[in-house]
Amino acid sequence: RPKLSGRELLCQLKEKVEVTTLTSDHQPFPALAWAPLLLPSQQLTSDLGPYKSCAVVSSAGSLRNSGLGKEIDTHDAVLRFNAAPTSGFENDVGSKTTVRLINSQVMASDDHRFLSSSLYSSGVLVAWDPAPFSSNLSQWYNHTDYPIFNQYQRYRRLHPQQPFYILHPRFEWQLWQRIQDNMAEPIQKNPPSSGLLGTILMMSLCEVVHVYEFLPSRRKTPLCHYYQRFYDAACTFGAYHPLLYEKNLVKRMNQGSNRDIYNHGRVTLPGFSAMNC
Ligand code: NCC
Repeated sequence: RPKLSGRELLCQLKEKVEVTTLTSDHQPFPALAWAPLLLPSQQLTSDLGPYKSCAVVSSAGSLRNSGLGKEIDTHDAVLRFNAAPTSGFENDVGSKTTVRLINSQVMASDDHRFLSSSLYSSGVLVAWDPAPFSSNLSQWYNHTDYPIFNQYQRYRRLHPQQPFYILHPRFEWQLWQRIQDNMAEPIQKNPPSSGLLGTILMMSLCEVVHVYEFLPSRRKTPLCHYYQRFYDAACTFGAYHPLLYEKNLVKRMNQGSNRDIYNHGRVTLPGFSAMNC
């Protein structure tokens, strides 16, 4: 199989990956008492944006001392992940949060105090759970990895005004398939990391997307997160997630310079609306 160019990869993503969120009319939700009240009636992509310029801020330790905060905040929309804070780290990561993408583990673990912490109260929330590869929504609903639907209901009742979406597992696996089809060897059958899911999500909302420290800069470090004293190289290179393959793909699609990666940890990707395929 011939290796696709960056442009071809981008067009494949645009054509084959649908950024879908759950709506109250998806089966099995119409028949469940809570779902029509609490699930959105529309897709995230029809409620939000379009934006001109967007930032995706990875949680990598290499953001520390980056001084990228000002630049990040100039974007029209900023996406952050899981429990990554801005407070106390503004100089390096900025202070604007438009979307926060969280995995179901964060929603369920006691440490994160998801239901009560103010960390999650700004911007639009988007959650996801690693669904089995070939399951339909009903099968997954009854066997989620973490109790995403219980926590979703509780959060929505406590914070009814905050927009909150759940990614359709089909999106996870369509994206996984793009990674696999463009790699020579078989990759682990686990969904892509929040980092890649969030990047593609923003490509569907923005004309241009800048991703920070997903491809590590010269500040590359075994420090896992910019906000925690915890060291593990697996945070940058992956264990459960096919993170190294994700990064390889993003490197191929980058339209910015290698200098920008090295100096600023910055990748530039076109939004789907700005691509001619
Ligand atoms: O660490 P995590 O990821 O929250 O980071 C968000 C995204 O930033 C990119 N990243 C992070 C650190 C680093 N050194 N390099 C990076 O490139 C990755 O793209 C990552 O996805 C996740 O993907 O949801 C993940 O979540 C954590 C954890 O659940 C949450 O942080 C809550 O504590 C997972 N860690 C563990 O389960 C121990 C991580 O594997 C994936």
